[in-house]
Amino acid sequence: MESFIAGLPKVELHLHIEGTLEPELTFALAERNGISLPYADVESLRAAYNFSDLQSFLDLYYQGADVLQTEQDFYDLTWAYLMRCRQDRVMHTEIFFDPQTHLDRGIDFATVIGGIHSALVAGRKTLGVSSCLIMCFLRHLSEESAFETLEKSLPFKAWIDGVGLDSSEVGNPPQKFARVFAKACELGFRVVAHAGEEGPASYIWDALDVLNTERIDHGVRCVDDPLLVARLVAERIPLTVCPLSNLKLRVFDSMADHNILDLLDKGVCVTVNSDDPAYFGGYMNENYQALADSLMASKEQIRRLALNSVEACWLPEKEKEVLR
Ligand code: ES4
Ligand code: ZN
Repeated sequence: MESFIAGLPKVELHLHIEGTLEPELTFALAERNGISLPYADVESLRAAYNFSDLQSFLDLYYQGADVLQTEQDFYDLTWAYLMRCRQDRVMHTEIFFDPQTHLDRGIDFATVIGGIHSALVAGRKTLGVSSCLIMCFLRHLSEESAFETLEKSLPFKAWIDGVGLDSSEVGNPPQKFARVFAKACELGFRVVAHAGEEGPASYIWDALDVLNTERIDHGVRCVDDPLLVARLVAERIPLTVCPLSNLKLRVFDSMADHNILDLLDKGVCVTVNSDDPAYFGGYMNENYQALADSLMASKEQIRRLALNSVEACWLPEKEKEVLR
């Protein structure tokens, strides 16, 4: 099974580039930028990755991003992830970035996206890994801040394929960003949103109907509403599910309780993704392997999951065909 998963051409659709910051790179960048960290070494930083829910993770994740200062830092971060893609036979990846995390620390939009974009271009050319870029709004911040971010992104619009919505879900429903997403749609951005990770199934309905999203990030709480599941099946609305993330953030008590294969067998277009792999203990192959180990996923199910990602990705049809 391990070699079957390793050899399978894969597509990743739910990956926060800031969540690929490994402790080793955190320390290297801290040193390069003259920043002192509140951890003695790599091991003690890694030991702090012990989360009880989404918020306890986000607190560390935003703190970790402080070491990202220069365009070269964003390049190195993105390049390290693309090397992992090649290692895991990820042929295409659709990457989230969180500009507000950096703008609020005084880092320019151009610095952030310049480094990420250059690495993506190099990844296409020298690693053969294709990519899309998705700008996420932080839902714990205001509508006004999201609008300002959208405005700042416009000079770089050609490098951004879509917008998304992430960060603390409960208490920050899709409705809060209805106007921002309407504007983004009008500008020609594609639209996704995190919904139904910790938040209720109603947030998934609202992401679809109020924000007009074409995919749902996570979405595992859809099972609380059979009518919603029926809609996801009927409309083939993809869910970008992140098994190891859900385990680490205690969305499920154990991997054996995960509902991804139930959803797959019901006909939902579920996909496998790594979310924030540096924090959750595994990249793509390890996420697939967890389903084989704990849910006894068959090769046939693994293959269907991988094909769902090809169906759900934003590549043109001709390029999708090569991945099937
Ligand atoms: C995230 Cl797992 C998750 N959920 C919501 N927002 C996020 N940002 C980074 N990872
Ligand atoms: Zn996520």
